[in-house]
Amino acid sequence: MNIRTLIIAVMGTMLPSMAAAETLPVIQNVNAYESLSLNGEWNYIVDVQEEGYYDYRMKPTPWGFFRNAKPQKPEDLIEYDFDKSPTMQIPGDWNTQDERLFFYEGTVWFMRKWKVESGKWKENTEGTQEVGKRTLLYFGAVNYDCRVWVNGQEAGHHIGGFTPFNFDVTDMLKEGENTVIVKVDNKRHAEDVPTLSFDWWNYGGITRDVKLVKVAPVYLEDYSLTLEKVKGEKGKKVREICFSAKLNKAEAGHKVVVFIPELKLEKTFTTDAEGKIQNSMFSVQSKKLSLWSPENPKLYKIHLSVDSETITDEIGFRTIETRDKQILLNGQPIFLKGISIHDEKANGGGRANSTEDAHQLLSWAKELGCNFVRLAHYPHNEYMVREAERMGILVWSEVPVYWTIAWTNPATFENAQQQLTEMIHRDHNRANIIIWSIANETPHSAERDNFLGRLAQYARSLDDTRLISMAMEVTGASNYVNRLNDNMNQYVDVVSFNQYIGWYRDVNDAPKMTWEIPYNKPVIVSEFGGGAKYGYHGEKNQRWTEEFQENLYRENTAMLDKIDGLAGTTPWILKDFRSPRRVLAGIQDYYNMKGLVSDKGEKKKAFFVLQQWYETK
Ligand code: GCB
Repeated sequence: MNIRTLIIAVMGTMLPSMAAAETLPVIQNVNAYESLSLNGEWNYIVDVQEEGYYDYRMKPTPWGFFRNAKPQKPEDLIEYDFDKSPTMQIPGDWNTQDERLFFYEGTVWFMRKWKVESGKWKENTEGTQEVGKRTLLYFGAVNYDCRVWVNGQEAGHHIGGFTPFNFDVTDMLKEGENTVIVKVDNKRHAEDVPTLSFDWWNYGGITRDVKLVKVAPVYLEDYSLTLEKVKGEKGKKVREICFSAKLNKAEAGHKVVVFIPELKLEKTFTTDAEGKIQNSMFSVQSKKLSLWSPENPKLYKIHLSVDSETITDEIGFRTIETRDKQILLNGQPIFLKGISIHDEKANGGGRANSTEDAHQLLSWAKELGCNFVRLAHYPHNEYMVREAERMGILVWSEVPVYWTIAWTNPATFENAQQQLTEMIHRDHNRANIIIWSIANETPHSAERDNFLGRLAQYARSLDDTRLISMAMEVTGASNYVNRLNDNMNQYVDVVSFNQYIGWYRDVNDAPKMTWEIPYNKPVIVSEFGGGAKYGYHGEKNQRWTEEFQENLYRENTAMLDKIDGLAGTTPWILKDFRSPRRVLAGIQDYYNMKGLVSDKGEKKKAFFVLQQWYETK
């Protein structure tokens, strides 16, 4: 199965989010629709013992706190009152908005009200709700476990902290005041994805946009436009574009029109009985088609209509494939000059969630000379991916299958699969995403191989137009021989591994190292690096100094140049980031200091070493 049939099977087989109301597959290109933002001030209540959800016998109570938002009896408001509770900015993590919640992991309740005026569907603007229109309540991401009620009715439940989801709440809305209540719980559990231990801050809350989205009764739940690969990219008179789509309803006979004004191209397709358009090809004159690349991040405006409703997207056309040890973009070999990034704002600002946040981080990457970023270790916010696409930066996108996952637990596998589905579904029309990564530094075992093997095959069944990889680990075959020996090799297109010579191992070993990578596939070194505190100076063998990190980058880049088939690197990491594992007072203070820039964006000496190395690539 490929991305075309995917749309399609994925949407058919998507795991339910255990909703009480109708849970829908997440809508493709949500920003194209008319919407009412519910971002802004939300009231919140910190609920350490989950009193609002369980009764004193620990039985879940069906209404949670809602009984207090809409009191039935006077005593309902004795203990809780959302209106009197403080507010915080949504989207946003709670850790950086309330000092008391900096280390908090647990449940926080959120409440927001909005008005629907008589006959109108949204506040402060004109426009009436057309008959039959549906309203979806959309969340860009909530970390980690979230339950949603609208006007006292349960809208749904979702787990996974970094991917979008939506519920159809049309029948729950009413004229006048409406209330949404969200219970968010970011407690860690061994069987979760990620699991108990990970090296980043467990920012809790409604961390991405919330909105009500108006859709027609029949709308494009998913679509994809992909450029077909051809042997020898040059000299072809026409190129084929493959279009697939899926409506929210399995109805035949709907007209779907794809209109690309700049290419003067308009094609009409008709849905089959499943409400799908499957793998329909159309040709474009090659010389008219400007391919997306880092040098030319060309996006075409695309209008997509179903019946009389039209939405717009911006889509780039390119191909990505491998040939032996090379990665080919549009048929040409490319070296991926990358950097790893966490989805965190500069200046201690917590979770990123805007084009400005993205632009800041990506501008530093550009200054380094990057054409590629590894968005570690979970799907980043959509602004990040879109801004990278506009800036001509290729992307590795990853799910948080990190370290010691509960490999034998079926629910854990389903959870990972669901997060992968939502990541691919949200972003599979982005030209800049070239790699789906299914895991990071996972310990070898038969159970892990079984889990990851299935996950890799699933990823490929969703999208066979991109490369699959994962960050592996090398093992020391002998003292100075690094061997990649991972059964997962058979499932990936690109072999990637993390190594920390110079940090978790002596930097003087670097010149002696040899590499055995017995696979005829491109190699990405997905992490290397070491910690330094900006402004702390000393000798090159003195840990935490900029000079130490600078030397480590010199030694590592020279060493990596000797790896046969090296097709790219994503050193660890662009910016210092918060992590509860990094407790060294006076140096780390809960920051992982391996950034090439400080949290404030100050460039450390190693920044310039990498910059110079990338100039040679
Ligand atoms: C790793 C992990 C990354 C950590 C990094 C470190 O191997 O993949 O998440 O932050 O090492 O700093 O130790």
